[in-house]
Amino acid sequence: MAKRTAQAGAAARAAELREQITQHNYRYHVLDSPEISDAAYDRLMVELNGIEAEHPELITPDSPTQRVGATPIGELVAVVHSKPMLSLDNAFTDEDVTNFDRRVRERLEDVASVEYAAEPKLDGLAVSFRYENGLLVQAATRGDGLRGEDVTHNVRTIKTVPVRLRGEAPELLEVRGEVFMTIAGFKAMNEQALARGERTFVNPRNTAAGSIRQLDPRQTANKPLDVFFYSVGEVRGWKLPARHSEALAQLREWGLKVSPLLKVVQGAAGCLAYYRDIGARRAKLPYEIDGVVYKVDQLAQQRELGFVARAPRWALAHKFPAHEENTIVRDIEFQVGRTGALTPVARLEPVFVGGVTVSNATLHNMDEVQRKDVRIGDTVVLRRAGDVIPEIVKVIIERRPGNARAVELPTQCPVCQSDVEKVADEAVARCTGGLFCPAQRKEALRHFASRRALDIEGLGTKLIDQLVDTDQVHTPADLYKLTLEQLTELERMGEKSAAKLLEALNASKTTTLGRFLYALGIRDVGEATAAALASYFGQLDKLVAASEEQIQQVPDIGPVVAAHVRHFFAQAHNREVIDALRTQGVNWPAQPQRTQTGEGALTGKTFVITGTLDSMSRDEAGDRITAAGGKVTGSVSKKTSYVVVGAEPGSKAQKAQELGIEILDEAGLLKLLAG
Ligand code: 9MJ
Repeated sequence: MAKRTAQAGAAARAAELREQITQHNYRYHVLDSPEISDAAYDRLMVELNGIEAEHPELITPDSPTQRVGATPIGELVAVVHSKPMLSLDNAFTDEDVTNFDRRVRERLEDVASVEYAAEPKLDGLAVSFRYENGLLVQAATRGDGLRGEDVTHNVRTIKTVPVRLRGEAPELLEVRGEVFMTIAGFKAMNEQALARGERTFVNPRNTAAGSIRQLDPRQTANKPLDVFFYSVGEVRGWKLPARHSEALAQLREWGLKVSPLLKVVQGAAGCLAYYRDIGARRAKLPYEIDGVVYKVDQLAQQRELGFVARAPRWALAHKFPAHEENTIVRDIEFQVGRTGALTPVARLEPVFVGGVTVSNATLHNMDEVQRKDVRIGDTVVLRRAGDVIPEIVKVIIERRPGNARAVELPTQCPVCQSDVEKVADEAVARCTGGLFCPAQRKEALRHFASRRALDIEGLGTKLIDQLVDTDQVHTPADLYKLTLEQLTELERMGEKSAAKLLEALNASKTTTLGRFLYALGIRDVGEATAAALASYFGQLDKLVAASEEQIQQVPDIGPVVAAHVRHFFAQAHNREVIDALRTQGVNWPAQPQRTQTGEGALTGKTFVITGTLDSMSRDEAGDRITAAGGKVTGSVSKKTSYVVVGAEPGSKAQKAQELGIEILDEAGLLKLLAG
């Protein structure tokens, strides 16, 4: 009896958890407005997993724990689409759009102006999703539009695809959407591939397509895939509304994610204004789009217009300038970075791609050059998407000229002629010249003066180049010895700007220990690590004298970074530069030493930051909050102590107001940080 009751209790709790998790998924993924923190969500999942592990008989196919199947499938099975999946006619010019609108109006009788549902055109792959009585039963790729492949096992792993619809679902709902990979997810995958010495992925589109066609769903489950639903296919048990935009609004109610940029516009003029608006926002979107789509909004009008071949007369894809173009590699040179790393850079025949003219592309390292087999003289596919740096995708081998020339890693640094060293297991090669190498010196000075280091305003790249090339500055300490006469003799430097620079140099002398450590440019010591070192040791002399083991006591610092830090301070010339800087007056306030981070003025407080801050980036604000013992999370919940609101805040500010959570502006945050 007791057992039966326990069983019933577990079943009820599992059902309750499933409902809660499904609701939180909807708020997070579809409405973009989560109600609980990620950690609280994780706890619900852990609890459900626990119940299901103890009572496997309670597992349901639509349980949020059941997204990833454990066994690979043998092969992808063909699926015949019950209604063909259409393609879209393309437009490239404004005139193409006005002609399209004119044709639509001519075919529709008694219509002076047509309303269009406009939305971005995602560059992913089209997938059909079949829901029976609210349950996802099949997902299939578009294929040739008539037949695709069954990819249900993989589509189930995409968190934004509901396995069960919310509310009253129709008997049958077949919807279409675009599965895509976010740019951030794609970049992260490529960084991992580079770090492992593996081949990089070509673009988010191909990577998404490859992930969806995997045989093993466990391989798909860890890929950053997402979806927007954009049309309705076969339906039973639902009377479609009058408009396409209304149908999409109902899809959203059912928990299917629809583009938040969907807009109903009026006539060709409305379409073109929308095209320009989205074009201006394109580089900032977190995913790739290759145009916008216009669809006649009234479904009765769509039916009247009908189809030609495989494309509807009522829809049009208006394309943006291409992301990929062909060009020729004129040369491959090696640049020397701050840490001496030699980076091969392709000098290209200038080409207009993704909205800008590109004449250089990094090849990252020699492994990458060899993998892609890029040679001087080759014709290559160049890609520039969003604000991503331009990249050579591949060589067009058929166009390789007879005199194409492969490059080799130089044995001598191209700048200072010191030996180049390549560590066996690392992809990078380094110049061994250290600060003797002018290229490394310039980069080190640039870093020292940068905004998040000593923040020397007006000391730009050109100026540093001149100061190093004319042998006036060797180390950062030399910067503080510059005189007005020296500066006014430089190119393009009037007395006024020289005086201003001296003022900026003087102002930069008062800094913090964290910034100073970051400015030194120690390998692998970024802002966060520098801040951690500063708060752990409190005083520079203690850090300089610390052993590797002691440095490893700092939270989040491992043996590799500790070795770099120790190595840096062990070198006499580095200690000399530090002494010289202090002699020149570089100083920082004493910092209370904290042997354990997580203890400070903000201990126990949880922060959410939204919008742009003036005096620091969000990352920097996060670091400072963490250094003071506080915690930063991504979503607002009842447990949030403060929401810091900068310029152009997101929905989180509103959420904070709704929950009655204290809102801070930047000044308020600075005040709290100051204790
Ligand atoms: C994309 N790719 O974003 C359609 N699409 O409609 C949108 N594709 C489409 N609609 C009918 N937003 C066929 C394809």
